[in-house]
Amino acid sequence: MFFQSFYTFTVLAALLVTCHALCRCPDNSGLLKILGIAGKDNLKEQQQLSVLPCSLDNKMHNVFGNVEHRLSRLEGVLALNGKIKEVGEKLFASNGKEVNFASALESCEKAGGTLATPKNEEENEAVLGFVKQYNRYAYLGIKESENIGQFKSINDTTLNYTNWRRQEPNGKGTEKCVEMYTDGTWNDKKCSLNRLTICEF
Ligand code: MMA
Ligand code: CA
Repeated sequence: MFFQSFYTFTVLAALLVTCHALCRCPDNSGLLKILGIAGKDNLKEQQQLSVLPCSLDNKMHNVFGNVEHRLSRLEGVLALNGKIKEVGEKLFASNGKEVNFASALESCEKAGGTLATPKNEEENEAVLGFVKQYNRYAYLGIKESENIGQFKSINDTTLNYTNWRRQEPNGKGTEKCVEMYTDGTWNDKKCSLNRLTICEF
């Protein structure tokens, strides 16, 4: 155990020492570039951040570049087929299934996301795209809080953007969930109905 740790430590130390001498990739074309650090004016900062020998650094650059390229092709295909919609850093997707609120949330979370919670008009339009595509109302990732009439996103943040239909929300504590209509407006609604599942990632 001791020898194993000692060995790991020695290798790491050797790599770092070598690195100190070798890591100055002349054109900063290595991993730093991919990580978006190379653009910095401060060359010293760049050199200190590099932890890999130059050849390995450039190899990693190629590997990451290739992964990035292949992922962006897949995203293009999925977007083309209407399977995903991207707004800024967010990605929306639907499995086309209509289930109650708890089940919809569960399937989003199982997939590593959460229920779609539009934070601005553009995101609302993206979610609406799925509502129209399936012609089904959808649950949003928003719930009424302990304070009746106050709605919060399910990760507990206050809502800075809302798109209530006229005279909504009107449930006064009896409609704890929120659905999106086919015109993109929102209605507070019971959580036990079957509504389209739209997730965000
Ligand atoms: C239904 C129900 C409510 C909604 C009203 C609007 C009658 O109740 O969907 O949530 O506010 O319709 O008329
Ligand atoms: Ca309502």
